[in-house]
Amino acid sequence: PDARPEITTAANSPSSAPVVLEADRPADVVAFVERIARLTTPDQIYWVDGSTRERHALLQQLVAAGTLTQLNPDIRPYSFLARSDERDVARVEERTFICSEREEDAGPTNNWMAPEQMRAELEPLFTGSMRGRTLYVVPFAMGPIGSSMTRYGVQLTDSPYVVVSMGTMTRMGSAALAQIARGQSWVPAVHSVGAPLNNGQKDVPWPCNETKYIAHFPKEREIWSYGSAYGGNAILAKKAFALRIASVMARDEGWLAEHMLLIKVTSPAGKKYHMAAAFPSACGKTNLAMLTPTTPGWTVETIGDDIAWLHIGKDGRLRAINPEAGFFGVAPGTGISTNRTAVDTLWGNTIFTNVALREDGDVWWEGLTDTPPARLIDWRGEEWTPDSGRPAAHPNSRFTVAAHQAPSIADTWDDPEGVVIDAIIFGGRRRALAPLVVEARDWDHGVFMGATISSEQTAAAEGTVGQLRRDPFAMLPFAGYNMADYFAHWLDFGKRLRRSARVPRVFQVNWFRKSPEGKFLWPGFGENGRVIEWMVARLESEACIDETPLGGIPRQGELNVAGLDLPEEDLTELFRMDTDELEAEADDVEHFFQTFGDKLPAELRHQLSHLRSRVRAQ
Ligand code: GTP
Ligand code: SPV
Ligand code: MN
Repeated sequence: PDARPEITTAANSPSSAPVVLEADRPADVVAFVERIARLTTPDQIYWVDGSTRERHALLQQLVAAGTLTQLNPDIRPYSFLARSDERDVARVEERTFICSEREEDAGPTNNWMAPEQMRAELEPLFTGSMRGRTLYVVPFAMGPIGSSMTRYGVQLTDSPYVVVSMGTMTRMGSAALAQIARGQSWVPAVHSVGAPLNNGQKDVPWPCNETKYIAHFPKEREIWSYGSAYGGNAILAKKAFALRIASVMARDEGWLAEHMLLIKVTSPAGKKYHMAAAFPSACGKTNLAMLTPTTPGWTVETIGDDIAWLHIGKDGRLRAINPEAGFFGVAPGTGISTNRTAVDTLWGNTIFTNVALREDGDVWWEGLTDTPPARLIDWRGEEWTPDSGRPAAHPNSRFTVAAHQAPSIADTWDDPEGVVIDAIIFGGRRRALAPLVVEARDWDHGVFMGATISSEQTAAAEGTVGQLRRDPFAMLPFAGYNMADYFAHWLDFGKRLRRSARVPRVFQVNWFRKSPEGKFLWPGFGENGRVIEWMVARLESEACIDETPLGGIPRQGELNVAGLDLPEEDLTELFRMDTDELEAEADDVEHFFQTFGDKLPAELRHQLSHLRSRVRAQ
């Protein structure tokens, strides 16, 4: 389609944002930009203001460069498709490093490199890496501008795709820069796709480099990323800052930076609760965040779908904000029957990456509709038919869209005080053992649950899809320091909460248990509201539990399955705990805990021996 795009609603570009005059740019940011420009030798330097007009110009430029294709504006207004290099489609955990002074501060679950060595390796790569390109200066805020929980950063990047993505995912531009100019501290982040251009050299649609580094310097609170333009590797505000660096800040300052969605739940009686849930990548956060309950009278509203920052408020209660401003969500599996809210969110103003293109200039991916279109252009740009025998969209294809576009967004989603958390949920993707839902006995047992979450690997990161691995707190790829110290921080946080006020309940869920034939036993999606409903009944002391070795499960008849086409034997299977399997699980947890040596908090060892004795008593 060659129709000209019109500007509809702006992504996140407050028209009232202050203008920061060149002379008023903070001197430390200017010095940073000059230092990096000397190293990377870009052709131009451009300071991003975050306006709609600027976004429009960048999008036009990306279309001209072939990075973006504009979708049919009559069907999908002001939306674009990006096809990445086929080797740059997911996070690269093997190339992600925590460069603490001491190796033990990175811990056994992170790749570590000494800071001086990392700097020595990066220096030649970044030397001249932006030649022929523009260096964009991207000031951003994580959290509502002016909130005491908000933290600031400045990303330098040579990727305009990253700039427009940052514009959706963060509060980007002059408003953030003005806060920095007023003295707010900020995290420097340097990003280059690692594809310098020689004089007259033609660019490719998706420049990147086979050599990749995603490096974090926790002491200096600094991020360096090289070689990739894919979301989690390149949109540095997100995983690199809001989780890895922020988790270090949180440890030092007494809060939590978590891979969690946030929802507001309203019961038929009009009572309101807030829940935070940590599931590993591509394990259902966006879907639970946009849940439409199937049971009458219940509503769920969205506050965040990927990252939450939690702190103890002045009232002593656990409060949380969503530091992001957009969703970078998994496309495959998102359809009318599974997540109607997401489909409605994506009506326009959306950048899709690595989905398939329809003949009518709209997008498609597996799961959007039950029947695929007869012909498509697949994510690699090749002709595709349903007989092609390969997915049309990449399994980790994504959409980037502003949070306020979700019809389910809560009016409190950007409350600078955050929302009070009543329950914390941990979950994973496990075909066996982990029950549909189980409640922790107390905070410390909940920490044990979080610490031992195990999940089948997904396409969100390079690696073997389906392989079961421990992904504690869904933070395995995102903790910026030693995971054992992180466990200790959670235990300590519980002590502080107990001293002040009510401690949230902790639950564990698993939507992904399968029958021997490989079928999901639980219908999932909207029906997950039934599990939320039971959790609320627990919060209101209106439901009972049966004790099991793993914690409390709903007493027979208390989980509302009315109207569900769920055979009794499937319901039983969803909660079945086999003694041999539990023993094997305990052995595996012990093995996992051993990797932390003496650093493992004693409380977690106690929790494991409690588990063992309960399994023996079963
Ligand atoms: P990240 O953005 O990678 O952190 O992922 P996420 O946790 O937000 O995952 P998301 O909600 O995007 O879900 C990932 C995949 O799991 C999608 O293909 C969903 O369709 C699927 N999924 C989500 N919820 C359920 C569920 O309740 N049951 C089943 N069977 N699949 C689900
Ligand atoms: C994840 O992988 O957990 C994501 C996508 O949410 S990314 O931003 O790439 O990390
Ligand atoms: Mn995520």
